[in-house]
This record gives sequence, structure tokens and C-alpha cells, in this order.
Amino acid sequence: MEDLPFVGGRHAARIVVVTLVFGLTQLISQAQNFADVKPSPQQVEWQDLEFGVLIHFGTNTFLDREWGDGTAEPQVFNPSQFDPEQWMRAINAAGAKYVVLVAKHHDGFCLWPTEQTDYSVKSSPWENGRGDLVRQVSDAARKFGLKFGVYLSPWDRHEPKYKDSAAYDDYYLAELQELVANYGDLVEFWLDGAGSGGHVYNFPRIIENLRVHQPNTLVFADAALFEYGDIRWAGNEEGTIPYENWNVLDRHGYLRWRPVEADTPLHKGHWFWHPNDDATLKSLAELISTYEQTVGRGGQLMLGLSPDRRGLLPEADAKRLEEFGAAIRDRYRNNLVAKEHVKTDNAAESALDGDPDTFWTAPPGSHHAVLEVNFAKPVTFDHTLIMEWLNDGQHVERFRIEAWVGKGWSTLIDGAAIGHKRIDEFAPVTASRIRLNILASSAEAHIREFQIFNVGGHSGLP
Ligand code: FUL
Repeated sequence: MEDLPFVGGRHAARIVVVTLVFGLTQLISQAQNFADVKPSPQQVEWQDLEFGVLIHFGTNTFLDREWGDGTAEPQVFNPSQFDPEQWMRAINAAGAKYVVLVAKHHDGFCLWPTEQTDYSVKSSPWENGRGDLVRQVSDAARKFGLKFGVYLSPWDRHEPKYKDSAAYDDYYLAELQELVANYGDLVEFWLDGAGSGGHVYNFPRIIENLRVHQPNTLVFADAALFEYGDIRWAGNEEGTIPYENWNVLDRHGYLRWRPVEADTPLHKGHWFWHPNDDATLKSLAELISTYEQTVGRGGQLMLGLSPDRRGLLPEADAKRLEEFGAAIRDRYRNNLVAKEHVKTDNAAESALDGDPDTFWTAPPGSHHAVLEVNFAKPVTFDHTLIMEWLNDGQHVERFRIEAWVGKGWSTLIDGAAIGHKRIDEFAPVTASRIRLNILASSAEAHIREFQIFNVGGHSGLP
């Protein structure tokens, strides 16, 4: 009995301590810092895909239009030789890893036999109205080892309910429900911002429903269209990601990991197929430059493809995709670091082995570090490629790539963000000592890869 006040005292003290710790934890977690924000496992996996394609095919294809006004007759949709496996062969050859299909564009025409409207393939002559294009494209993608996702335009110029926000939310939700429940895992859900200015959508409700069926789907959205989202738009359709590219976005004081995806069409300015459009087909050099300004700047490349009225990718487009894939593989095949550097028994070897699944960590608690690579004979190179391991957050804030030239270190690149992947090019340099000099990192740096190449030209232009 006598012990009681003491026990009570200890108990009370414990409550005070627990309360303090809890309060402190709350404070710390509220004081969010850019460097503390980490990606979800789904975002990590998605960022490793690096390159996807976005396919536009619909009534616009048959009417020489980019934006249908919703009045096109479903009868116009009638591809004569529809073959999504032909698309997938070219997509595979290009090196893309996932396919996002525009299941409904702004004209409201649905490429699957939805129960929500007759404005769909059901009312078209294609496969006598019994076809399901979303099904056939998703099956073909998976057959070729590609992940599949959908674009479902919020802006709908056909559906009368669009005038009534609440009624349209129900309609959109029901359309989405069919897509999320019936076509397997979706890698990405594309929310396009065009045309929606002024319209109020209940996005939280839409995304909540998506999550019930597809907990791992990444939501792409313009940061201005929808607060919450997993991927952000690059802000242009030119295929370039402006530096500095940080993965964390500040949404009115609330921080979120939101990697960037840069969408750009294979035909300049055209998402849909148009007759006599050869002149807009991007050159190989343009595509390589796009790759280096998107994937090479730590973001995702989303290349727009447009099957023609036959339902095939035009031969010239398929050929360009093959050339593009071959050129990228060729440029980054011969990593001189992995092949020729003098190996040590140092942990840093994990960043020099050509294997992005292993990484080197700078000493615990360090804010700067140096990763030096030595060669028995001098090597000539004009490109570097660095990959940061991001699972623990984006840490590198300033770095230099330096080569020992003459009697000292000469700076080849002076940069800030590294991120998922960073490719830099410069005039050819010959050296036998090269280093990645991390001048500032918010926590110890993690480097998956440090690679060098002798590409022999800038952005594919000899
Ligand atoms: C834009 C749309 O308006 C274009 O038609 C295309 O779908 C592109 C990918 O997104 O916002």
C-alpha cells in the first residue's frame, strides 16, 4: 500500500514522458522537409520504367481532327486491319516499358463497350459493334511484357450530363469503375487537364474509388488540376524537363513525392493520326535529344503514338520507333566504367558495376563525399550517366563531375539535382582519373550507378 504513491508517481511520470514523446513526434512529422519526403514503393517501381507510350485512336483518327467536338457519328469508327500486336512489336523495339491507352478522349467516344452510354465502339461498325478495343490493347500489351494503363478524359464534349457537375461525377465514376474492375492491373491512370477549366469535379471521390480496385496505380495529373496525385505533368508537350528536377512538390505547404512525366507526340503537334502527315514525324536526332532531356533529366518519357485508319501504326512510325530503340541501346551499351576501371575491394564498386540494383552509400551522416574511378590506361568519353538511389529520398543537392587533366581536377559538369537518372554531355575528354564529387547532400548520398560513355556526338547529331 505504501508503495502506491510511488507507483502512481512513476505511472504519472510515464504518462508525461509518453505525452511529450508523442507531441514531439507530431511536431517533427508536421515540420516536413523536402529531404525527408520519400517515394512510395509503387513510385520507385514506376520511375524505373523510364519510358512509356500514350496511344490516341478514335473518331478523330477518321476525321482528321485533334479535338473532336462530340458530334462525330460512331459509324465513322471502322479500322480495317486493327492489329494491336503490330503496335506492341514497335513499342517493344523502341524500348518502352508501358502503354497508356486513351480509352476516352475529349469527344466522349468510348473505346470499350461501356454500359454508361451508347457513344462507344458498341455503336460502330467495327467488329459489328461487338469489339472491345481496350480489352484487345491491354491483352496485346501484356502479351508483349508491357504494363498497361488508361487515360479517361474528364472533359467530355458529348455527354449531356457534363453540364451538371454532380451528375457527371457519377457518370465518370461509373465509366472508371468499368475500367478499373475489368482490365487487370493498371500501371497508370491519366487525368488530362485540357478543357476542364472552370468545371468542378469530385476528384477525391473518383480517386478513392480507383484505389479500391487499383491500390498500386499511379495517378498522373497536372498539379493545377488535382491537388493529390502521384505523378506530375512536365508543364509542356515539347519533351523536355527543365532543370532543376526535384521529385518533391510543394502543394501549399504540404510536401509530396511527385515525379515528373513529360508527354510529347511522335508527330510534332499531333496526338492523333492525320493524312499526309509525314513531315511532322520526328527525326531520330530529335527523339534522342528528347530522351536525353526527359529520361536523362530524371523524369519519365511518355511518347504519343497514333495508329492510322487501318488500325496499324504507319510503317514509317514503326520504323522510327525501332531506330530510336536501337540508337539508345547503342549509345549506352558501352559503359567504360564497368568495363575498364581498376577494381578495388571498396564498397564504392556497387556504383561502378553497371548494375542499377546495387548502390553505394556515402559514410553515414556525411553531407559530402567523393567517388573516384581509376583506369589503367586513359579513356576518352563525352557522356556521363548517374543514377541516385531514391528510396530514402532525393539527397544530392550539388555535385561536380571532374577529370584529372594535366596537374589538377578539371570540372566537366557542375550540377545540382541528380535524381533517378542524369545524363550529361560535353566535348570529349581523355583521362585516367574521373570523380563524382558530391559537394552537398542533405543526408548521406546513395548512388546506384556512375557510368561514362564515348558516344561520339551530341544528342545523336554527329
Ligand atoms: C492534352 C489533350 O488536349 C491532347 O489532345 C492530348 O490528349 C494530350 C496528351 O493531352 O491535354
